[in-house]
Amino acid sequence: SGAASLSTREAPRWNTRTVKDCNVKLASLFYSADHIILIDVNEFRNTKKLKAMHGTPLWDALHVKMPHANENIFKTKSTFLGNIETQSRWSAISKQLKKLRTGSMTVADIEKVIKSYNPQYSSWSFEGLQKYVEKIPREEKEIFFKVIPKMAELALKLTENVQRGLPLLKQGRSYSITLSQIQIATLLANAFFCTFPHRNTTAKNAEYSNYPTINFSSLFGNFSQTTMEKLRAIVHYFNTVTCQSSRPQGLVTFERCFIPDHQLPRWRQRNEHLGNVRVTSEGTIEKEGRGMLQVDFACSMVGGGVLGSGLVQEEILFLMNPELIVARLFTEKLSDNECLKITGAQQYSEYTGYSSSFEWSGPHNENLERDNWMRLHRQIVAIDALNFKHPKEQYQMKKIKRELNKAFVGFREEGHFAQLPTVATGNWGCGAFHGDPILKALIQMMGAAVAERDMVFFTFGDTHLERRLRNMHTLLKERKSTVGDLYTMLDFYCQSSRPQEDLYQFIQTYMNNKSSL
Ligand code: AR6
Repeated sequence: SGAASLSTREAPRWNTRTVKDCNVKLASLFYSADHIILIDVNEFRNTKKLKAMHGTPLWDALHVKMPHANENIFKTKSTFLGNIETQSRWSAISKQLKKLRTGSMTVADIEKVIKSYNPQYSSWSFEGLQKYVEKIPREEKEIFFKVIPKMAELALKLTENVQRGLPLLKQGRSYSITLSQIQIATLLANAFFCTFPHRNTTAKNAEYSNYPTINFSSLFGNFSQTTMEKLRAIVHYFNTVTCQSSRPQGLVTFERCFIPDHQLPRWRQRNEHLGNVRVTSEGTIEKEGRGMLQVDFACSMVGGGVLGSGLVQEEILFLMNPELIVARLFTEKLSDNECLKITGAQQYSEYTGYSSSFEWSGPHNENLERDNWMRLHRQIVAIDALNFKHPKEQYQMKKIKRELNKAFVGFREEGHFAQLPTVATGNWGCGAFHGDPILKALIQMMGAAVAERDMVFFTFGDTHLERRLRNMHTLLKERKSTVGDLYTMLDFYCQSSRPQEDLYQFIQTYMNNKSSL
């Protein structure tokens, strides 16, 4: 039977389930301590209009410090008496952004505006933005200079569009934020013009050192082909959202999920069998996995290098669906038992290539339907794998348990659905983070089994891996292995692991020895 298990098998036939298939009619939208909603809920219930909830921004440790908060001030020294005087930073920002609302301008004008209210950052370079403008096709250049005034206008609408305090999604708690796509666009326009206070430094003890960066200054400096392609995607997004006919009209929910240690599965004792898993070398998570729970191979600082130099799965996802970028504004670094789920983000762009060959290839026409909270039927979950500088580190039960818990946090779902949508995933943690694809696939299968979900696994063109994973899954199903058995097997592997024996081979031998006992 060992030989039989090595033969290539057909992908099993079963139907995948999408978020839409599984959706139950949601209770009407309501505000609670665990669900902060930035639009006026009564207005939404009665008229379906997306109006900002009344309020004033809060300036404290639990909320995003907003550019338009009264407390956002410059300290200026009056030279005459040496007194410290203060000036509202938002009024300076408004005054400057208004300058960009006029037709003709250059990149140098944009630079001057941004630097005027970021006086400590006079060294920021805008060379990359300048080169981008020089190198893009003429039509895109025209669009760029047409859209900048509209973005400035949108950024200025912050006082109207985002009124109440925007909470920080801090570690160690499960809670959500729902906001409209226009509110997100308004926040992102501010990020583009680098108006968020206290967010320009990533120094260790800085106030926001445990948060991703949000101001876009890091995209404007060094020019490279990849930053140019990133800017094309971002500019296309702003062009779409500022155009009356394509203004997005819905809501997006960002949910931080946290499971305390004592509620995590006791892996060795779990007796679930593996669920359905379809392994395929064709297609991608975002396209063929469309509508399912789509895994973002994340960085603990969500979005990873999207505003910098990275350009792999997560960054591409964030560029195609730029509303995801706003998560960086309020999502504290993910800790081991946490994930971020995003429901309703829109896809605006298409791409070709990957990493250094990545190219923005044009608009995407979104045709997903919406749920009754007006969110698109797209659910994405950000889970960050461990980054193994030395691949051998991953064969330790402590690390394996961490990854199992992380996958489980990402796949587990409470309420909301009649049945759970299929997970669309693949080589999570196996690119930039150097994981072993066989081990990581097995970990995800175990996590999905305990979370009671099926899975489609995209090997991203790797037919060798496709064959191995199909065989492995079929073998483990045939042997009726439970999650607990597999955990014990991995423990055994880690203890006996010899570099010459790969995990795939080990599993075959282990299973065959076990059955002959
Ligand atoms: N669909 C299916 N599979 C894919 C796709 C796709 N769209 N794109 C890539 N793959 P990687 P990691 C496969 O390196 O190792 C980022 O900077 C492909 O085989 O993005 O978890 C984050 O911000 C690829 O090699 O994920 C983190 O900092 C593999 O998935 C860090 O990278 C892994 O993709 C995460 O690195």
